[in-house]
Amino acid sequence: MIKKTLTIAGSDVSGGAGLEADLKTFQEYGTFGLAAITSFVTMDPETWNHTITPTDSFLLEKQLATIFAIDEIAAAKTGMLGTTENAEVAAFYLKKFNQQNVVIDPVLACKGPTELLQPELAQVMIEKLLPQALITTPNLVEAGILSELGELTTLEQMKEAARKIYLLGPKNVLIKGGHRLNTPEATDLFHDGTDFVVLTGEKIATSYNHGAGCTMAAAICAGVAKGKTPLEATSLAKDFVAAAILDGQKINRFVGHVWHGAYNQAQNRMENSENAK
Ligand code: PXL
Repeated sequence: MIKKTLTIAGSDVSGGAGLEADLKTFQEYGTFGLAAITSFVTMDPETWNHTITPTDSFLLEKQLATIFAIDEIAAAKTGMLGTTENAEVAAFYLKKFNQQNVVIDPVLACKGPTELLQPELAQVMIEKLLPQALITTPNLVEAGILSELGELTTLEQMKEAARKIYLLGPKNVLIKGGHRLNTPEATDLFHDGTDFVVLTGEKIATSYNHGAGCTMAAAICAGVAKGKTPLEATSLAKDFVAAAILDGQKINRFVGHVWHGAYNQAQNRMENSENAK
């Protein structure tokens, strides 16, 4: 039976990040995607400045009540939560339904023309979401906030942050150094409470990488839904995202998005498909 995967996240109305990234990624992995919408991120057409409009928590609750009436969701992820109330509702439902394979992408900082910082969410994340996580996937900025270590600039500091975040309750921690860390390669750090695994990849020179973080967490979610271990899922997700960045697409004069279909060469698949006329 097809595995079901759930994202509890914001809508990136421009289609590259947020639940749009998650659903596209879930589908590329051959899982059946569901989404509960916590917020909408819209952009000013003239400046591309972002505005976050949260969903009312009663509406998030109605969505989650619907979704958890569906049998056997194999894995779930959280992304942008919008408000502390929405974070509380998400945490409540994940716990009430004893959701397994929870990926917490602690979206506290979000790149774009402006950094979206929601530090007040950090507390709910720490108290109610991270303890339920199979894995959490902070970027460097988020890892600095969650570990209370501030700015992280070296691999040693990333290890220290991973240790501290692990103690908050997730079974595994992936800190995405990515292109932000000042190393020749894109460097991510995986920690399971015992070992550290440094995952490196080529730094891809492109600015068409909007959505990479969400896509990474969604790919891990779909990977564990399909029975991979957290480390196996992370390693495959890194390849999936690297392909998506390498094939990033210019969207307009402001931004370019990762292409979620790149890893599976969706274009070829369509051209070769008997249905493509
Ligand atoms: O990349 C973080 C992120 C998460 N969720 C939504 C977003 C963004 C960044 O733009 O729009 C909905």
